[in-house]
This record gives sequence, C-alpha cells and structure tokens, in this order.
Amino acid sequence: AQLAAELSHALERDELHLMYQPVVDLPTGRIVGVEALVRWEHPRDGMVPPLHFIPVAERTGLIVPMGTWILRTACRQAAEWQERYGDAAPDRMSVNVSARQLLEPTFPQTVAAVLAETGLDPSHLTVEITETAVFGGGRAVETVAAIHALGVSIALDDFGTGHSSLGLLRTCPVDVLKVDKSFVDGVTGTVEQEAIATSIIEIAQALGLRAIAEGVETGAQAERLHTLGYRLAQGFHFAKPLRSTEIENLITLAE
Ligand code: G
Ligand code: G
Ligand code: MN
Ligand code: NA
Repeated sequence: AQLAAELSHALERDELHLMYQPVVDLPTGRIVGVEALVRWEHPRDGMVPPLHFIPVAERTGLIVPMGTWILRTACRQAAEWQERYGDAAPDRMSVNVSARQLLEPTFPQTVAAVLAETGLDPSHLTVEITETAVFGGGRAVETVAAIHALGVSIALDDFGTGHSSLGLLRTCPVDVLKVDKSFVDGVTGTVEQEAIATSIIEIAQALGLRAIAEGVETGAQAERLHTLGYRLAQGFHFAKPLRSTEIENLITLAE
C-alpha cells in the first residue's frame, strides 16, 4: 500500500526515467532498434526494479497514465534521434505495453495522439505485448488490430512462454516474435533444446515475421543463433539497457 501511494506521486515528481536496450543486426553488428525500459529512482530506496512496481501499477490502474507517459517519452526520444541522426538513428523504438493498457478501448487513440504530437512516423514504433495479455479477451485483440492499422509494428514478447502462442498468430496481427531467453539459452545446450529455437525461426520465416532473440549473453550464443538463421538479437552480450546519452555515443561512434 505504501509502495502504491509513493508510486502515484512518482510520475508528477519526475522520478521515472527510461533506459534503452539496443537490438542488434547479427550480420553487421549495427544497432537497428532499441527497447525502452522504465526505471523508478525512489528518493529514499534508490532504484526500484520494474518487476516490483509494474505489477503494483497494473493493480491500481496507474499503469494507464504511466504507460502513456512511457509511450510519449519513448516516441519523443525516437523522433529526436530520427531528426538528429537520420539513417544512423536506430530504426525502431520498442515500447512494452501491459495487459491493463490493452483493456482501455481508447488506447489506439492515445497511440495516434502521441505519434501526432511527437511527429514520429508510425513505421519507427513497435508495441510489445505478451501472449497472456491478448489471451484473456477478444477486446484486446481488436485494440491491437487498431494499433497495427496505424502502421505501428506489433511484437509478441516472451514468445513461447505464454498460453496460446500459435493460435494467436492467426487471430492477432503480429510482426515480430521476441524469442524468450529460456529458448536462447538452449542454443548452446542439447540438440533437443536447440530444436525449439530452430522451430521458432522457421515459423517466423514461414509467416514472414521478424524474430528477435532475447537475453543473448555470450558470443557463442550469438554465433549459433546467426547460424540457425536469426538476424536480430538483444542481450547483455551486446549491451545492457543504456541511458539515452550512452545510446547517442554509440550512434556517433558508428557514424
Ligand atoms: O529491465 P527489466 O528489469 O527492465 O524489466 C523487467 C520487466 O518489466 C520486463 O518484463 C519488462 O517487460 C517490464 N517492463 C520494463 N519496462 C516496462 C514498461 O515501460 N512498461 C511495461 N508495461 N513493462 C515494462
Ligand atoms: O519481458 P521483457 O523481455 O520486456 O524484459 C526485458 C528484461 O530482460 C529487462 O529486465 C532487461 O533488463 C532484461 N535483459 C535484457 N537482456 C538481458 C540478458 O542478456 N540477460 C538477462 N538475464 N536479462 C536481460
Ligand atoms: Mn520486452
Ligand atoms: Na521478453
């Protein structure tokens, strides 16, 4: 209850900020995208991890205004990078959206308003949803379809760990599969474990979807994923979530 009360002031007191984790093109090593990840710097307790406060924000409904702030901040940052660096800027900004936000029928209008306000072209935005978020109700799928219709990409986060992975690919417009770290860990494990990562890239290729391998921690995993046909990857091996200025240093270095 204490946390919920303090969290409700965090937005207005400017205690939240975003970090950005690079998504890397395996063949070239180029940063082709970033995923925005929210952080709460509590005035007394220091950094509170999202795994602690996102569930609280979901329960209280605070995730709705907080999610809009996250979306606006990420889109503003992406628009600024596009303007400043052009083709050298990461092509895509990925934003996590929780189940609770998808239950708001007005959410697609919020996305449209944020794109208009920030001037970000929808082709530069990806919204990450989980399988579980869209599994619950038909309404969430309609909401996702409306966002997709704006020209925004839809990514299925933690792919393979939820409830209805494969059926969902038929009913919900999806552009990107984010392959869960548990399967990425398997590529340097047994033949059976590797077979899952292989099957997922085959599904992605057959359906014309992009696949991003998540949680890549070693060079051996990165090489193996590339050999299996993966093109995009994210993880501590390449970069942890970074401050915007650190991303800018990387862009300038690569230019
Ligand atoms: O860095 P990591 O500790 O950032 O994130 C932990 C969890 O919190 C992940 O499941 C991630 O998807 C979620 N998360 C991080 N940032 C956001 C955000 O901006 N919105 C939502 N809904 N979830 C987030
Ligand atoms: O659920 P989602 O995929 O949005 O969560 C992203 C989370 O994964 C964040 O907490 C982020 O900090 C974390 N993360 C990113 N790369 C790695 C990695 O290589 N290893 C581990 N253990 N976590 C990672
Ligand atoms: Mn994510
Ligand atoms: Na994920």
